Amino acid sequence: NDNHHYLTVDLGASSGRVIIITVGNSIKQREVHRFTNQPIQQEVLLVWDFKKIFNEIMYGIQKAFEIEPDIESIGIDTWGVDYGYLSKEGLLLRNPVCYRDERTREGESLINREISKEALYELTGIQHLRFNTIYQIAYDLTYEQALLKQADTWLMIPDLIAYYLTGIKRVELTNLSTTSFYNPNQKNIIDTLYQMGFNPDFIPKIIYPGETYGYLKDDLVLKYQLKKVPVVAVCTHDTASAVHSTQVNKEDVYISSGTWSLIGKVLDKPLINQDTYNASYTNEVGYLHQIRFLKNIAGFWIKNKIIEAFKLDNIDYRVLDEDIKQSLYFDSIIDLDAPEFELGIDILDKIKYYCIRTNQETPKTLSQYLALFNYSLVCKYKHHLDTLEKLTNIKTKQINIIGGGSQNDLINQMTADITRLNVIKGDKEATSIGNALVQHESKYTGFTKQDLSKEKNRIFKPKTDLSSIYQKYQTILKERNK
Ligand code: LFR
Repeated sequence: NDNHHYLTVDLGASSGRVIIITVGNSIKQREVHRFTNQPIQQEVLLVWDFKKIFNEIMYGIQKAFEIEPDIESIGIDTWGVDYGYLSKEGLLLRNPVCYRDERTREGESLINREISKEALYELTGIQHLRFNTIYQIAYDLTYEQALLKQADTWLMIPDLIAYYLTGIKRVELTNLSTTSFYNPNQKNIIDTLYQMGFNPDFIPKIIYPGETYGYLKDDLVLKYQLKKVPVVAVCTHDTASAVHSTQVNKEDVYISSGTWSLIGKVLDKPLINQDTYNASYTNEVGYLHQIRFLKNIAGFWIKNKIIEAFKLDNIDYRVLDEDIKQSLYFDSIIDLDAPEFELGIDILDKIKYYCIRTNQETPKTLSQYLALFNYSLVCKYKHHLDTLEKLTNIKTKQINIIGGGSQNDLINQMTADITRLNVIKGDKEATSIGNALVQHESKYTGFTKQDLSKEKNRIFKPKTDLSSIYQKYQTILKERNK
């Protein structure tokens, strides 16, 4: 039998999915369970509801074995940077805090004594985002000593889930590389973390994508009627999994589009210098230590916050998409990464205010807001495409868009229009596919991704000229940064 079945758990910062992916001559997907995942306010902190997450995952795993008893293994991936602490007895000491929590606003100043922003970048090659793990840990070291006293182990979210499934504590490489305390050149954790006062014994052994954490624990197998299969460490960082799902050639740029839009290239080795520091580009580690050189853009998170703010009961997305097309005459533009949009609070007023400050027309209808979102997003794409070419000195031939956001054909077309490049639409569940492929590749050889992308992908060719929009965007940014 040439068909191999893998169970993938893909947890995003808006929703989670459990999908059976079958790898044979082609790739088949069977979605088993989908659930929402939102951070919750717990006392003063914005946290992830770990119990709910774990229960949803177990529900999905149980259902998956009912549908497909021949599942060979399980892989877990989630967003990056967040983590939890376990007690000696293996209890989760507190719900993992969400990276959007504001406690890290002063994070940078907390580690300033130890290391400058620039020196940290030189070591890790990670773009400065205020919520990077190192700043979260700096906060813990300053304000959470009581918690740390009880702690025995530090694990990132996918590793926490793997621990509760197998009883094995490991920290997976690709996700570890998002923390801003992993050195991708020397391939180790930087001493700065320990100089800050973090206990080195908290961090378990690194596990590499393709290795196995262990087998499902007996009590779970019994309770949920499962088969005792291994839990494989895939690229547990979702973006690493998503990018691993496609063939990304040297001249390609990928955009992994979901809560965030990650735009970048795959490189053989880290690219860390003064220019990449100034542009704040990141070097995350992928399968077989390939480097994802990329930039985070606040993506569909903002679109979702806009839609939420309109408080509509039922949204017919096809009608909405038509309305947005009709509203494209409305071309006010914002910088999606401006700090005021990060928490999604009062998003409509903040966008209006941004437009007033930059002498642009303010949006009124939902469709106008979303037209503004579309233009703002593709202007960012164009900006980073140019930046990527400058930084890597490689001309781009085409753009691969993958992930949930890749299903938006209007944005795909606008991306082609503004960049004057062909845009290839990939799979909505690219992350789960990449997750399954590492499970597969860790055991079997001979599968080529090239065949995969040809059969279903669609090409968007540049049509309408959007260069005047891009010029306007550049002027607006200049004005705003004055
Ligand atoms: C995407 C993602 C990004 C990471 C952000 C926060 O889901 O994992 O790669 O920068 O979420 O973890």
